[in-house]
This record gives sequence, structure tokens and C-alpha cells, in this order.
Amino acid sequence: MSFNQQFDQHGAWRREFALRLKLLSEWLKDHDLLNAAVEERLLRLETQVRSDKVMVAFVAEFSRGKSELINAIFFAGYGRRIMPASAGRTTMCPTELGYDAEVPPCLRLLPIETRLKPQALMEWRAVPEKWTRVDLDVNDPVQLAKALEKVAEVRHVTQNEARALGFWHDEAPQDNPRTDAHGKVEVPRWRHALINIAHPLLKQGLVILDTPGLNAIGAEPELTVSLIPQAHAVVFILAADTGVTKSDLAIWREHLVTDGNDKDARLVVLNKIDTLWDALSTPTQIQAQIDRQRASSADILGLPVTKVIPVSAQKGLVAKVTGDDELLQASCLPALELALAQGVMGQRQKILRSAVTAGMVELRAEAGRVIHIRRRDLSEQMMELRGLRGKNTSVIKHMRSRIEQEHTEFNTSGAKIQAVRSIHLKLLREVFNLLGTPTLKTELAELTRMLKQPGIKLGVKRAYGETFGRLRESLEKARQTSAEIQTMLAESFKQLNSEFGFSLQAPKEPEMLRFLTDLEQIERSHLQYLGVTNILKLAQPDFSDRLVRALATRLRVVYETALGEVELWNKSAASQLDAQLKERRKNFSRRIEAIERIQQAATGLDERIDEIERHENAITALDGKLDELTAQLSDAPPDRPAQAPDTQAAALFRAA
Ligand SMILES: Nc1nc2c(ncn2[C@@H]2O[C@H](COP(=O)(O)OP(=O)(O)OP(=O)(O)O)[C@@H](O)[C@H]2O)c(=O)[nH]1
Ligand SMILES: [Mg+2]
Repeated sequence: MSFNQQFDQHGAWRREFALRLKLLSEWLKDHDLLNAAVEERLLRLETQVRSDKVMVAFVAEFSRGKSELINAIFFAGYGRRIMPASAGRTTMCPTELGYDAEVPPCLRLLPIETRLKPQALMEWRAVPEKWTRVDLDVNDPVQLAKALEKVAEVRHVTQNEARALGFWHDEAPQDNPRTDAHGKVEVPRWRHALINIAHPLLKQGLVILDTPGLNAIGAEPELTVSLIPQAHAVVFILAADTGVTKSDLAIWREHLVTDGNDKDARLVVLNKIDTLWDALSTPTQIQAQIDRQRASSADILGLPVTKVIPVSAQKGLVAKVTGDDELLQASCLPALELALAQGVMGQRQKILRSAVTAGMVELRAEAGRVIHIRRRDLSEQMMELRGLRGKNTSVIKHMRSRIEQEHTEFNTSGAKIQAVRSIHLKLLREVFNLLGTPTLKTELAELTRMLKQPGIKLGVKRAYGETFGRLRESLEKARQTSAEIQTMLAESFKQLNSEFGFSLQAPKEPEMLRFLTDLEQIERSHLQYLGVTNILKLAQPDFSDRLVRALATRLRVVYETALGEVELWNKSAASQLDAQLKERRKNFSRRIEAIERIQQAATGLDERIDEIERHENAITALDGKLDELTAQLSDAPPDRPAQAPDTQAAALFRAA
């Protein structure tokens, strides 16, 4: 299955999941099983599946064929070249292709001059009026391609301006862009481009990042320390005619070398193999030459040879557009698409699926608790009523006063629950403080201050080390406090359970260790970035500000996720208390009512017992149905072809 097909199926699975989840939520509501915690879990699962994005970044030196490869893999359906691809430097700014239904099809361009301001790229995204917008007509490939040429636009500025924009470095003259006869320097016109089109793959959450080659990026630390490390796959491209050059290696070291876990998400492509096709050589000779280039590239990059995939993007594109199957096979493009499908999509689906399954287990437990209390209340009533069989009125009267007394006693439980709540809140506030924005802000202000010190070069590692050390410490403290809360909840829930017959269960605490790993990764990507050649840039005014702002945007995501999980955990605990209190109160009034009716001889005892039996049966059925519905949601295989999911799922729920 190709990448595109696999992505399509993934999309179909997500749509089906979303629909089933919606129906499940309606069913829960109809049966009064939707408390605050259940609702929150539903919402999270829905958002998680709906907003799941897969970002594939194409990274390489200029002219290796990044844009051509994007055209060949994703846009051949337009019947022409869509992303500009030509000899020499073409793509001048990082270009993100994606789909946002809220925005009409357009190309948005952020002027390069925004670099003179301190805001990070992420922050500019929130200011749409600063972007130049060009509307796109997706039904007109010619207009589309024409509009996208804008990503290749350049400007000519003085050396001073180029320096301020981050394109001129006195310390590294060999890397500076060329100057024209008037001493002007050519720099990109745009800093970043966002393309929003309703392409089928983009609509399903694929995001493609095309990047410019070395030097056209200039000082855009965010690309290196944030955007590329967060991509789910990075495709690194070499050209068969040039092999691995010094600048290829520089890019490889800065962006692709990661230690360990994510090796599958790195793909190396040896492009332009057609330049080795030659009428005077036999196919065997040509293949031998390709194999040699492949082996030597793999050797230099320190990879097994199978990890380098030879292709011809250009011939692949031509073959797809003209429907030439033989050429398509010769281009080897299908093999690359397969590798992308298995490596990237396979991984992504696995991760999303296991997250969804875990979420469903929690949801099932949460809703199951409500059912459990109801069942328990019914069996209590049942015992009570069976005990009344053949008893006289004075016994019945006595029973009534006993229930009333129990009710009064129960009302005192309010105070105990209140006490649990207030300890819980106090500890929780500590966690919120540790994970809140002010803590982060203070730390990052300190880091900026340190990085600005003259002669910091040798101390960069230490400065980062100290900052991250403190961040880790506070995260660790948040983890400990959370563990304390968990113990406290478990103990007080146990006590309340035995005292009032509740079935409270402390929800699973958030996995804080994961966030510690995130911190480590972020620190590493920064040090790696600075370790190469960029450390010299710290001498530039504003560079450290920009670097730390980029860091802040990434850290904020980690902290916000952590906070979100703490919140959900807390909500679940609080709503369990609410739900049990509510059900128990209902139970008292039901019992009193039953006794009253029996006292007034309005209903016979047996009749009432039958009624409760019916309720019990209904509850058992409800529990079974809940099992069935949640199991379906966690089992739905992503690779099942989507057969009219709407009708299928709707029928299932109607049966409920
Ligand atoms: N012969 C041959 N040429 C190719 C192939 N792929 C790309 N090219 C050519 O190489 C040139 C550069 O391709 P681009 O796609 O613009 O390269 P890029 O990596 O995006 O370059 P920048 O945008 O400048 O960073 C273009 O003229 C392409 O037509 C290929 O497989 N074979
Ligand atoms: Mg390009």
C-alpha cells in the first residue's frame, strides 16, 4: 500500500471513530451516564482523533530535489509541477502545506522583516494581518503553481540590513550570500509560507514542510530547534550526481542526527538516479553505479545501505502525469512511498490507536462506576423490601425511621467530603504553580540574561544545563506532589467507601515522567543546534532573544499538556464524588418513597420487588451495551476499508 492510500485509510478510520464517539456520547446522555469526567474524556478523545496531524519535513541542501519530490509524491494528481522546482536556489523560505477548514484556500506569506521584531514564528501565526495573503484556486493548477512561485521571491538589501535580518555573518564570510555589482545582498523576501489547500491528504491531517537549502534559512532557530524536531518524519535528500558533499553533511549533522529512538522516522533519499541512466551503458552497469553511490552515501552517513532509498523524483513525476508505468517503476518512487507508509504512517497509527484504547478504558471505567452505584442501591433496596415480607405495620414504620436516620447521618458525610476536597485543592494548587507560566517565564528570562553575557560561548552548555536543571527539578516536584495527591485520594476514598458504601476509585495519575523526557529532548536539540556553527551567532544582538523565544513556545506546549492532564485527573476525582453523592441522595428518596407507598398500601410489596428486579435487569443490559459500545471504539482497526461508516455505526446504535 502506498503512503497516500494508507493515509486515506487512516483518515477513514478517524472519521468513523469520530462518528461512533458522537453516538456513544448521545447514548450515554440518554441513559444519564454522562457526568463531568466522562464528558471531559469524550471531548479529549474526540479532539485527539480529529486534530491528529502527521508532519513530514523535507530537508536538504538546495537543488537536491526536495520540492520536486513533494510534487511527485503528493501533487502529481494536478497533472503538473505545483511547487516551484528549478535549477539553483528555488524555495527561499520554509513552506508548510496543510489544511485548515476555517481558512479559505490561500497562500500566506510572512515578510522577512518580521525578523527584526522579537516575536517567535509561532507567535506570528496568531497575527494573521501581518501575513500577505494570496487566494488560491485549487481547480486551476496553472494559477495554483503561479501563485506558489512566490516562495521563491528574493529581495536585495544592504549588507547592514542583511546582517540585521540574520543573513550576513562577519565571522563566517564563506557562508554569506552573494552580493551583486552594487554591493547589495540577495535575501529571501519571505520568512515563512503557509499554504492552505483542500488536497485530500492535507484534509486528513497531513502537513508537509518544504525547507530551503543551507544559508537561505539564515538565523531561524525555530526551524531547527522546534519545527523539524517535531516532525513525525524527516526526509533527507542527496543527489546521485553529487554524492554527499560537505554542505550535505553540515545539514545532516544539524538536523538529522538523533540519538536513538526515532530512527524509523528518518528517511534518506538518493535522488536524481536518472542522471546515471545513460544509453551507452548496459542496465547492469547503470545499476552497479547506482549501488555504488548508494553504498558510499550510506557509509559516509553511517547508515546501513538499505536505509538509503534511490529514486528519481523528476521521472517519477513525469511518469505519474503521463501514466507511464514502466518509467514509474524505473524511478523507484513506489519503493520510497512504501517506506514512508510503513515507517511514518505505521508508527503514527500505532501511537494514536494505543492512546485511543487507553482513553476508552478510562472512559469505560468512569461510566461503569455510575452503573455500579445504581446496581448497588437497587440490591440494597431489594434486601430491605424482602426483609419486610410478612411483617406488620410497626416493623414497616420502624424501617422508615431507620432510613430517615441513615439519611441524616449521611448528610454529615458532606463535611468529610468537603475536608477531602480542600486538601486536594491545596495540593493541586501547588502542582499548578509548579507547572504554570510564571515559573517558566522566570527561568527563561534568566537564561536569556546568561546567554547575553559577553564571552558566553564556552558557558552555553552550562547555562542551558542550569536552566533545564531547575525546570526538571520543578517538574520532579510536581510529580512528587501528584503522587502525594494520589496517595491521599486513595486513602480517603477507601475510608469513604467503607463508611458510606461508595465505590470511589482514585483515577490514574498523569505520567509526569514523559514530560521529563520531553524536556531532555528539547535541551538536546538546542545544544545540538548551537554546537554546530550557530554558537557564533550568540554575539549578534537579539539572537539569544529569538532563540529563547523559540524555546519558550516549545516548552509551553509541554507544560500546557502536563497541566491539561493534571486537570483531567482532578476533574475525574471530583466528579466521582459528585456523582456518588448525587446517586446516594436519589437512593434515599427512592427508598423513602417505596416505604411510603407500601405504608399507604398503594402498591403491594411484591409489585415493588418486581419493579426493582426489572430495574436490575435493565441495568445489567445497560452495562453490557456499554461494554459492547466501548469495545467497538477501541478495537476499530485503522486498516479496515471504510464502508459507509455512517450507516453501519448508526444501525448499531439504533439497536441499543
Ligand atoms: N535529473 C533530475 N533532476 C531532478 C530530479 N529531481 C529534481 N531535479 C531537478 O533539480 C533541480 C532542483 O530541484 P528542486 O526540487 O527545486 O530542489 P530543492 O531541493 O527544492 O531546491 P531548493 O528549493 O533550492 O532548496 C530542478 O531543476 C529539478 O528539476 C531528478 O530526480 N532527476
Ligand atoms: Mg525547493
